[in-house]
Amino acid sequence: MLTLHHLNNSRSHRLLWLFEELGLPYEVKRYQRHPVTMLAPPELKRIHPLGKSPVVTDGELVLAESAAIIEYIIDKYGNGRLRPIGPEERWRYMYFMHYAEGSLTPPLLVKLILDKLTEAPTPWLVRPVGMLINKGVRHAFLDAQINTHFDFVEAEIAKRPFFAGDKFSGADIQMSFPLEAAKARGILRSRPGLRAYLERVHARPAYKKAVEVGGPMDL
Ligand SMILES: N[C@@H](CCC(=O)N[C@@H](CS)C(=O)NCC(=O)O)C(=O)O
Repeated sequence: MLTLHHLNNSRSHRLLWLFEELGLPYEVKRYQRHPVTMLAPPELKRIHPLGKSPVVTDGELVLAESAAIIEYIIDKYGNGRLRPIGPEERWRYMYFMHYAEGSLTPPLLVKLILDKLTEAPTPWLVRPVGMLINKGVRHAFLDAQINTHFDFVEAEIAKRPFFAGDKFSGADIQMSFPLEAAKARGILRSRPGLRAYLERVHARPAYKKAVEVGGPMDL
């Protein structure tokens, strides 16, 4: 039996969505983020030493890292679904599967951390310093990086309905998390193609079921 160790409001939504797309049976063990630090509870470290979500167990096997888990599930249970076979589509599938966490998410994470420096619980005396660092790094580096990435992704999705090609695939599930995080931070305001893409994938019954089971994504 597949078990998803599900942290609320997290990348483990990807796996719920994948299981629903493939119609697989699974069970869910739930974990709650700390309300202030947003960190996962220590119990998750008993399942995998990093204590990050998602973690999936398949019998004795413990799987971590969302792209690797998606690939494992599609390999073992996909029966040819959700992974294209044409050479160009397959390459784009592989590219976006790696790009989502390898290149697109890190600048968003830096932005999130910098923004936190300017909010409680950072002590009020330190916050002005946080604001200066935030402003300096964003001006010198971060905003340009984020814009370059999201202009690229907007241009890619203008060429075809899904990231790999004409058909929905595991790469779309992997790309959803940074796109949703970007939308929540106003980064998609000037990117109508990505907004329309998110509406398209969010209309899928499997996505809706994943939200029903795992709770809404409130990034
Ligand atoms: N690259 C990893 C990232 C895993 C990760 O950082 N997960 C976050 C949830 S979205 C987490 O567990 N955060 C809580 C913590 O770090 O304690 C993946 O794609 O699985």
